Amino acid sequence: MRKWQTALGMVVVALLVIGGFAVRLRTTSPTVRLDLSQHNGTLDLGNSRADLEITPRPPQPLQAFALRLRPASQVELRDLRVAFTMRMDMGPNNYTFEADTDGSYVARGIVLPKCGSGNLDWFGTLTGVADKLPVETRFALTLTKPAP
Ligand SMILES: [Cu+2]
Repeated sequence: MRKWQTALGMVVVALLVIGGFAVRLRTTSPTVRLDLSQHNGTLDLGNSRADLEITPRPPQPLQAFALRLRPASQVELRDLRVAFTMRMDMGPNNYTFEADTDGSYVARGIVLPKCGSGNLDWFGTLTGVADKLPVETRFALTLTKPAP
């Protein structure tokens, strides 16, 4: 084999490896450690933590659900919002949390659209101000396909 053919072969292999990594990074973002698809979980909110609960379960496309945030310790929370996105641009899906009487915060009436591609994998980005410091944290949420 000629030298340039070997070099070309190596470039193709390198591109395939890089491409594979890029796809993995896109589908399994390393910043997302919390997955709320099957069960509730706890996330870091600056210097404190909070439980996140989804009701009712399982979350499905076009079916309203609520996302409740329960701080694990005393913390001053403001401007809590959650934005849902997926790989495809599905338009804005933004919700605001309200303080509830029991000390938790709740975003009610969340309705996520049904993606025409059949993709059910969403990401939630929760933002707010915790003890005067801006916080941002992400979680994964794979919706459950409705029964036919
Ligand atoms: Cu879509």
